Amino acid sequence: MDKVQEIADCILNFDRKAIDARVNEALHAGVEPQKVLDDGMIAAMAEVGRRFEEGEFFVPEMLVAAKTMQQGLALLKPHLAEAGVKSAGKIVIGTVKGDLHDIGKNLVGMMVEGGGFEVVDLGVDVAPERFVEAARGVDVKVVGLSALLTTTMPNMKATVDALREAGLRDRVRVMVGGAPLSDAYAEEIGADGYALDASRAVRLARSLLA
Ligand code: B1M
Repeated sequence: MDKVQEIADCILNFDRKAIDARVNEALHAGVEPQKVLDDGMIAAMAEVGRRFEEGEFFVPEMLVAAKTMQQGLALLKPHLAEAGVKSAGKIVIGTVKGDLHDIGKNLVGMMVEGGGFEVVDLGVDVAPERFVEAARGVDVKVVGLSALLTTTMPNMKATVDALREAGLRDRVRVMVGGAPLSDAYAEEIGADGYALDASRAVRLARSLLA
């Protein structure tokens, strides 16, 4: 079977035992690291997103597929760097101040990484100043804010405002998500976009950078 397809199948079948061997085999067989990433990992994660949106996969399946992808990606990363492969862009992500929910944010981070982006995860309870500091980093294109509590949603606006006051709003796009959010709220606080779930977050990140 095609070496690259075997890697995609490991992700779609949640086969964490086999993925390292399949990645090594593909690299030893001379498959370009970029092809392993694009046609093996990113393609598989796009299919995971499709299955999630169609109701074939649920959060647990998406999580374990993303973990399988991350395991293979850790092995591939030095080869990508050696081959000079650039990420699609750098995304700083975090759960806003006062909010400790991170399951959805972690899933978004993994799926976005599976979409070819470099992810800088600031964790939970992240103050606006920390987002600002991280957004000053070289190559940061998008800041992603997550909130699960109605009481912490205002800290998204505080973060967007802090980015504006720091003069960074022309340089970085802001995407938001979390169960209590909506397109209307994203617009109200001056964010660039809202994603309902991790799969749509990948599409949104791509469209914000297009
Ligand atoms: Co909390 N909690 N919780 N909780 N908790 C909710 C959110 C709640 C709705 C439960 C309820 O009452 N029905 C409620 C909020 C009510 C409200 O605000 N109106 C609530 C509450 C009240 C609280 C506490 C205040 C409870 C208390 O202590 N009295 C407290 C607050 C702590 C704090 O944050 N300061 C609290 C604590 C906790 C735990 C620590 C126990 C735990 C969190 C563990 C953790 O995250 N490590 C927890 C949990 C697990 C939940 C529920 C049950 C599940 C959340 C979750 O992980 N969902 C939740 C009820 C619910 O949502 N049904 C609840 C699964 C996850 C995959 O989905 O996070 O929505 P979600 O992420 C999705 C999308 O929203 C989107 O993509 C993700 C993946 O598809 N998305 C983004 C998320 N972020 C995104 C960012 C993007 C784009 C998309 O771009 C950047």
